[in-house]
Order: sequence, then C-alpha cells, then structure tokens
Amino acid sequence: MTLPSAQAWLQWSEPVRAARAAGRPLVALESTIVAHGMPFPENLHTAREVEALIRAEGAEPATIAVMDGRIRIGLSDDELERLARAGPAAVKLSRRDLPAALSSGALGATTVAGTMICAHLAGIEVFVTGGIGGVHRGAAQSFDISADLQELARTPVAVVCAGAKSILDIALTLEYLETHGVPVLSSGQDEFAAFFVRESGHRADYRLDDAKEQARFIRTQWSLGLEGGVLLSTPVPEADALQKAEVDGWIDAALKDADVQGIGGKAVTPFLLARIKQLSGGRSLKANIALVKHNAQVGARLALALARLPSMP
Ligand code: PSU
Ligand code: MN
Repeated sequence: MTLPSAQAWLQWSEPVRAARAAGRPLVALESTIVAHGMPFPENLHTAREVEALIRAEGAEPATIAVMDGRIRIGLSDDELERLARAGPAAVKLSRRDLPAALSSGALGATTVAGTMICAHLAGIEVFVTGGIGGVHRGAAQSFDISADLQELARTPVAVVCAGAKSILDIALTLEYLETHGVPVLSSGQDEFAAFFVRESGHRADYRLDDAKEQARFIRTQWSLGLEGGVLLSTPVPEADALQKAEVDGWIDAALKDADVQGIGGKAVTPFLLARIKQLSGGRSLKANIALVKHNAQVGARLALALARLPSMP
C-alpha cells in the first residue's frame, strides 16, 4: 500500500515546473485578492502586472488557487482570467475550506492562510500578498480573528505584505503575533505599515531594509527548528499612499454599514474592501494596486537572496 501524499493534490504549471527544475526561485501569490479583494478587470490587470514584475526581478511567480479538484501551483493566463472573472463566485479558501473545495471540485481562491499551506506543500518559501487578515476591531465581542494569524504561527513561509488595514485592530494583531512567536520585520521604515497608509503608529519588531539581511534572519529562524512563518511589512510607495485622516473616515463608515447590514464571518473583509473603494471614489483601489506591485518586488528580491543562502549557519 502506498501512503497518501499531499503532493498528489498539487498540479504545477509548466513555467513554474521549469523554473523549479532550473533552480530559479519561486514566489507564491494568493488568489483571494484577485477574486474577492479587487473588482474585474482591475484584478486581472494587477495580477498580470504583479507576475511580470516578479519575472523581471529574476524569480518565477506561482499564483495559487484550487481548480478542478487540484491545488494549482501557477496559473496560465486563461486560468488567471477565469478566476478574475469568477470574482466572488470563487469560494474563499482558508485552512478549513481547503478539503471542501478539493473534494467537491469547486473553483477556489486561497487566502493568506490557504496560500501559505499550499506554498509550503510546494516547497515555496516566499509568498507575496497585499495585506494580511488580523484581529478585527471589536474582537472581544465577535471573536473575529483571521485564520491568517494562526497560519503564520505554524507554517514556515515568509509572507511579504504592506502591513494590515486599519479595518483591523492593528495593536491587537501585533500582540497576537507576538504571543504566537511570529517575528514581524519591516523594510523601509521602523513602523509596521497600515496598508493604504504608510504608518500604523506601531513599530515592527526588527527593521531590516536589505534582502540579504532579511534572508539571513529567516534562514536562522528555520535552521533553529523554530516553526512558523515570518511577516515582512513594507509600506505603500509614498506617491500612492493615502492619508490616515481620510482613510479613518471611510473605515468608520464601512464598519458601520457592515454592522447595520449584519455582515459576518468570511464576508466581512471583502465587504469592507468594496465599501471603502466606493467611499474613496476608487482611490483606495489605486493605492491597493500600487502596494501589491511594490510588495512583489520586495518579495522577489527576498526569494533571490534566500536562494543564494541555502543554509545557515
Ligand atoms: N486584505 C486585503 N485584501 C484581501 C485580503 C486581505 O487588503 O483580499 C484577503 C486575504 O486573502 C486575507 C483574507 O487572507 O482577506 C483575510 O480574510 P479573513 O479576514 O476572513 O480571514
Ligand atoms: Mn474573520
């Protein structure tokens, strides 16, 4: 009898398979940001641009999703378009949803947590996203804490993000990560970033601007046998950053709307993102696109640096 292997669920795209065989570093990308985080067609354009930026740095992008009962490691352009057009019709897949989508054959978009699991199965060390999920405001009542944080605590993947949106309670999000032993690194500034806004008012644990330093930190963590991920925050480029005062107003209004409409569970984050886009007249979307593209460059450079540093000490 052969033992069942999670590897059997993986289906590699040809370019990703070739890059891996050639020893070129891979960078995982999530698909919830495509299906649920941005509207069509901006989601498709952004996904293509992000992939191109990673290739231009010398790494290979692997967008991760669930299609036709397989975990896809890398999507063709047609498949990327299928996902972008499906939008919210694609199931949002966090850790607990993966078995359902794989066993039923549903089209699924992986969250940060879902993508970390799949990236780790594929042996991919670096994963680029926009912003992570976290502890929601009012979590003391709602218990709404994203499964992304638990995943960071257990799965050894480096997650590059522009911090977390202030739809979340950023202070509690950072407390949670500290409790679970997840290092929070920042590149480009001392503070943990706040997604559309550069400053969150909270310092990251360690500032490491250089990809080589980041890679040394990450290799050291993993070579010690310390389980779990690393979070690397980098702020939205100055030219595209929004100001805290205006964003706070949109967020307060969006949170109120979610409350009045009784939005709960995994619908909360996509609802808030879409509402903030409306309230900002599209400016939040522009910032969102800019920050994801910037994260892609930071992530690709980290993947290259990690590939040059295969072992520590
Ligand atoms: N933040 C964004 N855009 C997104 C998400 C977060 O700016 O699209 C997505 C990510 O996939 C993240 C998920 O993992 O939302 C978190 O959802 P929840 O809060 O339901 O765990
Ligand atoms: Mn939640």
